Amino acid sequence: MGKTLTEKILSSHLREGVLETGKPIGILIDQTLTQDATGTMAYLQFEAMGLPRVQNELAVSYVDHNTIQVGFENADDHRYLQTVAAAKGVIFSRPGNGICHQVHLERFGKPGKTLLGSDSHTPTGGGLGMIAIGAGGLDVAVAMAGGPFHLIAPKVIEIRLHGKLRNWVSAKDVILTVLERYGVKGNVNCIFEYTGEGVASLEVPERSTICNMGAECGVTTSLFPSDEKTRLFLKAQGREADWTELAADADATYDGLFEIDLSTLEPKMACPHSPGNIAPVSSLAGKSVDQVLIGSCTNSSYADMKKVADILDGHTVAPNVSLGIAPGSREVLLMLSQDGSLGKLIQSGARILESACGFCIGNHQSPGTEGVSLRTSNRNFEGRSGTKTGQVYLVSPETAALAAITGRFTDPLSDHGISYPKVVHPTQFLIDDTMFVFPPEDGAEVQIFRGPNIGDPPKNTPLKESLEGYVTIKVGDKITTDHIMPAGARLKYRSNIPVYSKYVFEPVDEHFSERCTENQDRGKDNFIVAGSSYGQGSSREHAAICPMYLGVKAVIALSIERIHQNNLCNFGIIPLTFVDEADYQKLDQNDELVLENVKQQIEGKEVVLKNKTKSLEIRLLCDITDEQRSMLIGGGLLNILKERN
Ligand code: MIC
Ligand code: SF4
Repeated sequence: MGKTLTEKILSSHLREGVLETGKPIGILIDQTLTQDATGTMAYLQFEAMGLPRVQNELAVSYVDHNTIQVGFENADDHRYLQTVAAAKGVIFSRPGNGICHQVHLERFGKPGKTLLGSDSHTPTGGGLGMIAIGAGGLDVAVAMAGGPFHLIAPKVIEIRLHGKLRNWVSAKDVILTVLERYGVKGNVNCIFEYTGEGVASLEVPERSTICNMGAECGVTTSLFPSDEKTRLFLKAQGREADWTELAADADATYDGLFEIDLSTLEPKMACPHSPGNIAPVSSLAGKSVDQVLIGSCTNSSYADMKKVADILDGHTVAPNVSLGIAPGSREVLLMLSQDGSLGKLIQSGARILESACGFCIGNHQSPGTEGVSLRTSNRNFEGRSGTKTGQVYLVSPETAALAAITGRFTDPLSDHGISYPKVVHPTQFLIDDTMFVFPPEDGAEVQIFRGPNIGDPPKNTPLKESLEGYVTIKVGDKITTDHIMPAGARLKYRSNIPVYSKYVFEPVDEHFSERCTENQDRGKDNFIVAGSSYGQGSSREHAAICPMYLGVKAVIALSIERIHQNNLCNFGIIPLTFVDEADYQKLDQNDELVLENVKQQIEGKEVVLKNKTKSLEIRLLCDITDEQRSMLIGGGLLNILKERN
């Protein structure tokens, strides 16, 4: 029987288990990437493992998230990251060099390899034919130590592409179509594998846009074959030697099929406040726009930016609009500066932003009250922009550029009088690796810098006989990690868990952490009750570390997203789901709960929770792997790694 490309890459990296859908497996990780906001914890954890040097093929540390400096914290974090990289054999990508996913694609990604990144958009690398997965920092630290990455062997969904996109319709509209079909929940432990003759019409950066935002569906990753287009991209990056041809067998069988005729697609958008709220751009044509932001790891390739420059050429940004543009990497920015595009952008009135995450993570450029913001990024969760009432729509670069000129939602397929630009995919990129710092052969002598904002990663205590405490918060469906652990203004506390913990659930209930501390002081445990798709979005393990620090012992939800569930187990918080969904109604904030004989109970799949306040029992599922069970019992992965050594 023929193999899917996913099966081929996974089986060549399989280290533990059998490759059967739904079964736990461990795979070897060739490449790792970290970014600064998750990286400090990842390297502190790697240091705690006591290894002199990283063991995997290639490890890169990027600084792209926290580049806005107010106070000393970010600059100190950057110094820690640079020195620890030199000491441990990691390549350091300096601030200004660009967004991790864009830069990794340009300079390091290789077809057929595995990549684990401490960022949920690591699947961007799937555009090059690699299995690229997002995970918590601790999982990445383990991979850097040469350990396997544990996952559930995924279902492989075939997305078969036919035809060719029309002018004004682009890769973003393809992934928005996929999001329309699959939504943002219910796709845990699946991989989207793209096939069909339509694949050949898409260039690597377009494929990467599609893989990048597959993360919003909650899939493990997305994957394209490696073909002639891949070879040409790598050749233009001076890396043709990294190319290998890869594709699924013609008779491969898949667990599902979605066919898309590219030639019939229309411009789409994700409306507030979820990447899954899809509508055609035409449905809001004429609505006024306050802000347009172009960039982020989804849409900031050279081709995207050049297209935008050519659309804006000769026009002035509408008076009601603030337009910000952040090219994805220094390579892209340099090329735009040399081909005249940067001049066109500046001339149009665009505000040129740093090549970094910036607006996408709410670091700056927050819209005004109820401000309508069109962005080419991938997440529009409520409040992520830094403005709770902000109305963020996710669109293609074409749709964004047109709105910047007209000041209104403008259907790119309508008669707007602006001609479609010639799309350029360079045959030679401007290669300049001078902003990477390559580690010395032996980093033993390197002094690692630690500022006062950087503390040791906290550890949990081994699991108690029974858990007794309160429902400290009850939340609804689709609670994202941005709700649990806000970024933006709070991002600079990523390396300081005691301070960052004060902001857990800040956007939902700013008194949560106080209640947790009060319960802790009384010797009581904290429980979180949630609806479906809890923990969607980011890979930030702080959404588990900080609740752990506040004495949260279990999360009881209708469903929990993959990366977050792994992070919970890594830090010793028990993930539980309802056997009977109706029981969600039987738990309220402040209810007193008891989980007796908890170690014994989690040995089986079902767990009985007592709600003392309501005098009733609730059946819960503890659907985890044996490895995760030992983490919970031992009080987290760091503890059990220590025991094993
Ligand atoms: C995001 O887009 O939410 C982030 C910021 O890149 C996160 C990582 C983080 O929280 O540091 C992600 O996607 O994993
Ligand atoms: Fe950065 Fe935004 Fe991409 Fe996250 S989604 S890596 S914040 S650009």
